[in-house]
Amino acid sequence: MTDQLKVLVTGAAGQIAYSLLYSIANGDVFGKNVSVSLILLDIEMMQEALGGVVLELQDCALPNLKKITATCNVQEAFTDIDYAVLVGAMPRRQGMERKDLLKANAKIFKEQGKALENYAKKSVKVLVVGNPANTNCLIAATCAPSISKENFTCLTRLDHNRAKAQIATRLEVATSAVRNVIIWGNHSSTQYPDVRHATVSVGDEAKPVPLVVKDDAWLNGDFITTVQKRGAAIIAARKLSSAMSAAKAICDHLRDWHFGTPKGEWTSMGIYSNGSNYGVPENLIYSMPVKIDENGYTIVDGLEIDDRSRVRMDATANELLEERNEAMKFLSQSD
Ligand SMILES: NC(=O)c1ccc[n+]([C@@H]2O[C@H](COP(=O)([O-])OP(=O)(O)OC[C@H]3O[C@@H](n4cnc5c(N)ncnc54)[C@H](O)[C@@H]3O)[C@@H](O)[C@H]2O)c1
Ligand SMILES: *[C@@H]1O[C@H](CO)[C@@H](O)[C@H](O)[C@H]1NC(C)=O
Ligand SMILES: *[C@@H]1O[C@H](CO)[C@@H](O)[C@H](O)[C@H]1NC(C)=O
Ligand SMILES: CC(=O)N[C@H]1CO[C@H](CO)[C@@H](O)[C@@H]1O
Repeated sequence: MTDQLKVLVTGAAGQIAYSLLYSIANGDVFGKNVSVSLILLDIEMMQEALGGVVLELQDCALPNLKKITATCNVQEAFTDIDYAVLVGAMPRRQGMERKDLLKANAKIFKEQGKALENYAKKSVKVLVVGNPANTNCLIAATCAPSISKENFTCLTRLDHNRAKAQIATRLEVATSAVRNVIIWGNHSSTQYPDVRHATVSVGDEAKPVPLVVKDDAWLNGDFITTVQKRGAAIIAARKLSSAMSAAKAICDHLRDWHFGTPKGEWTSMGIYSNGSNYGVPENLIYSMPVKIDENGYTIVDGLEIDDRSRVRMDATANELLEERNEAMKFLSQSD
């Protein structure tokens, strides 16, 4: 084992982390030839519970897991890291206004952005999961100006996987037969799950999903709303938000970012928009289709966008613009 990675997971005493840490430590994400040092950050109040997570990780006796550090100290957590998986965020409490929630999260991600700037490796790759994920990611990127904006992403892979699974279920095929769905925009109910460019393998051939599904009313209706509202459906049923599927999506996102996407396939990630792609405004973290190789990701170019798609893509962009403008006000205020 020659390679070593330092991986920070925040919100490490929470329910997503509980499903996530095993896979990272077991080599399912960065490979069996890499040893991983895990840094687990959570708030002071959660340190006892976090200690229990550490005991369990030790008891897994994983050969790839080199070291575990549990802390509530931000500087310690962010020092020299290769990957930052920012899961911890302020949850919405009963009666809390959206604006107050945004303010509390702006504070957390401002602090963590500065810590990335000051203590992390300049090559650090950042994945923001804690909601509002797109805007939290933009805040962190803004507060870490010396790190490339490309190295900040937010999680929309869960939405991507949901879209893929809905199509596969409908067609009664394996999820691996469905390729190149796209999630555009915010990780919220305004996201646009787009299958106009997706394909499904039928024998040796990859056929366009709309031609095989042959039900545009479903594709433009229930399919989209099912994916958009899936998170809420899980909360309604479980009384807790998605954790197992979120952790799996985090692993998919990190693995593809580290090793690249399979040939001929793309995935969806919330990435920094510089204003030159698909009419998405500049300075937003917006989910788009990307292909990844050893040089990082490139946005999949030149896909045809029809009028119906345009309306949906603009609506989710407008939601993000509004949220960004509100969040930026909090950034300029001193704490
Ligand atoms: N982008 C996505 O697809 C997606 C999917 C599911 C959940 N989420 C979001 O992920 C987040 C975590 O979900 P969960 O179910 O694990 O929640 P959880 O409440 O079980 O765990 C969150 C943990 O974060 C910790 N935390 C809070 N503030 C922190 C800070 N400043 N630094 C470090 N740790 C901090 C909390 O103490 C808690 O232990 C939520 O914001 C949730 O909305 C995003
Ligand atoms: C964008 O999505 C996040 C995550 O679901 C959500 O918390 C936020 O409210 C959305 N933004 C707006 C302005 O609705
Ligand atoms: C924006 O990013 C694209 C790649 O996605 C690049 O080709 C282009 O030059 C960039 N534009 C600006 C203004 O930086
Ligand atoms: C998208 C991506 O991974 N971008 C870059 C992140 O930082 C390292 C080091 O600067 C680059 O090698 C990556 O290409």
